[in-house]
Amino acid sequence: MATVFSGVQPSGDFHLGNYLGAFRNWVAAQGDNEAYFCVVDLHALTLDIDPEELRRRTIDSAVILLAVGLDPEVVTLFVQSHVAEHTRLAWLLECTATMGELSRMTQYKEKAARGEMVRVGLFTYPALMAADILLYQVDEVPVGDDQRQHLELTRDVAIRFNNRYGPTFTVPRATVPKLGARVMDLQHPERKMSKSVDSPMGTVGILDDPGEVQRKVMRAVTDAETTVAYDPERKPGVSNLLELLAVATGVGVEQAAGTYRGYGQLKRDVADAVVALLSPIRERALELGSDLGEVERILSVGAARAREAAAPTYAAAARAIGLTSP
Ligand code: AQP
Repeated sequence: MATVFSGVQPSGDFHLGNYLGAFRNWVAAQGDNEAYFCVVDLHALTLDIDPEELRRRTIDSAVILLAVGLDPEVVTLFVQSHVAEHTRLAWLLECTATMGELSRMTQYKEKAARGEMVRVGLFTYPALMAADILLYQVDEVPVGDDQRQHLELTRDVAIRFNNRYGPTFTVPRATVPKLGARVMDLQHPERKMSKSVDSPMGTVGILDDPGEVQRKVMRAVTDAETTVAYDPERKPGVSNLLELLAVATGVGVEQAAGTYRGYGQLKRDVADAVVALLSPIRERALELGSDLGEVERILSVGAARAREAAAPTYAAAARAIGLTSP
């Protein structure tokens, strides 16, 4: 049995990329493994977010994670800030990571380039993410492609800590799906679908109603050619649509490409497949949203379980690095 951990920021509306790149694989991993899934609210503070909105989105995020199929009887579902060991370990790790390592993180560079005021937390965020993972002695971290680099840093930090202070952390590995690991924006297929980029027609929300999904997919940017082919470099828009179809229906991308003579039918089929994928999640989320007390109870049980698992690792790391106990 492997130990699995992953997290999501409650920084905006979840989208198809979050679902295909991450959540779907979290659900697949939950049965056979010891699994921890976390709403990483502290990470959302790295960009400006209204306090009320953050509170609301944190609970809404848990609603979506339950709606996609995480079973709180089987997994530990919790909110990052409810387990103090995350920030405590993050400091120890910040003191072992280097400026050079953090400066190389492309997510930091991209997000920093978008904002006027760059918060220190945006820079040190990968050390907190390393703490999130290392606290649970994790073997596998199911993530989308954009998180690979952060996972490499987590591994480097863990290996360095173990070498310098003695064996303390399991060194985790990223598990990235073959298809759906980088769902692209429907209007700007050269960049990934993202919740912190304002692209309403390019981003399919998990909770979009079927009409919205249809509209967005039908207006997706393709290219001036007419041939349906899978070639992400040369035909990013069409390739993105083919990948969505493949991942939603289980048909291979090449096989799907061979089926179509024009973009219109491809778009119609992608829209139908995505609607079929998201509709049950939307319905379940609406049901769960009517009993937020139950969602809060689930998060509270999850936090207690997570604390129990995290405390011994933090204590071991603190002891190893030379801190005394109270
Ligand atoms: N476009 C994507 N395709 C596939 N996977 C994706 N993920 C995010 N975007 C895509 C995966 O979703 C998980 C949760 O990510 P996150 O929300 O914590 O942060 P992120 O990776 O930075 O995603 P966003 O949507 O771009 O959020 P913001 O804009 O808030 O930073 C991760 O496993 C991620 O790989």
